[in-house]
Amino acid sequence: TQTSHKHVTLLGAPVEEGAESLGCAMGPAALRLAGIRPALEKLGHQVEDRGDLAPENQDTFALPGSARNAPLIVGWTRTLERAAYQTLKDGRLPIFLGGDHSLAMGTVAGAARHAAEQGRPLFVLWMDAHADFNTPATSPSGNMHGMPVAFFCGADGFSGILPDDRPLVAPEQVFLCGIRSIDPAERAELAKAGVNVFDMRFIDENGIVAAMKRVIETVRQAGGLLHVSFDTDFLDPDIAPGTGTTVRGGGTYREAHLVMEMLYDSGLVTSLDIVELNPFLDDRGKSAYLLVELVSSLFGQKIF
Ligand code: 4U7
Ligand code: MN
Ligand code: MN
Ligand code: MN
Repeated sequence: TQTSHKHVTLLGAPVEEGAESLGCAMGPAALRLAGIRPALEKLGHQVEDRGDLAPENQDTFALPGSARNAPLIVGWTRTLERAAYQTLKDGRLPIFLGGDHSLAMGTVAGAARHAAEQGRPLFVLWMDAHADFNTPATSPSGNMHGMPVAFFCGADGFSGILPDDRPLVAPEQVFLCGIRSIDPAERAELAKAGVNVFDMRFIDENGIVAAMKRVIETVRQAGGLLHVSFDTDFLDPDIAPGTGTTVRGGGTYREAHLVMEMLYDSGLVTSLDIVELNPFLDDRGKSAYLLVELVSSLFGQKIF
């Protein structure tokens, strides 16, 4: 039964310069080709596709430390912050089609501005093999797709990208799920900040349902909004080879669907990123099709 159809806005963010290997810029096109729009429409949702966004020009911007392509990523961050904020303000549910994960610097910041204006806490569910908690000072690679969580939690080293008084996300309101690759400095900072981490060992020992119940209960009790940021590499590389930073031992097909099904039932999700799909590395569209399937589960597709 279709009880709560949503007004969904698709926004392409073909950014790839935050990643080591290029190809994520083809992600939005691949997700569209795999049928993301008709999949949502079939479930009864009203869908608008705003096409691909373009980054604001920031060619004079420099960040201290190691942050490759910072001017371009800063331009994307400012564009996406506004797009996320405005789409949510219009009462719509934005789905950002990535693009590498640096795009979440902007999408989460925009969602945080909107939540602050509503007087409601914003929670972030980060499905990923990685913690993405590096800064230009700690990053071993300089790749900004490894930094967004530190950015929206307010870590040092990012000043000037957005206004200094921008709303942040409290680390206790961030849940990382599926984590199995953390850098040493990143681990120390994560623990210090108090971010919630459901790593793969937690999932092995307790099941993905235990992790999701905690997230959903916490958000519900706080009357919060929930942004989901889904990195393709959360998934095991056997089922999702189309991403640049695969780590074996990832989420299974059923674990991923169950997460999405539970989130749909919760009714709590207010914005979404689908990121790090690299069609150049994919196997006959397999990862793109799987991501569209997972989005369907998140929007009400039932097994029975
Ligand atoms: B992704 C890494 F060093 N931690 O910072 C880094 F291992 O968005 C990887 O999660 C980051 O895919 C991966 O470069 C970023 C590395
Ligand atoms: Mn990531
Ligand atoms: Mn990752
Ligand atoms: Mn990646």
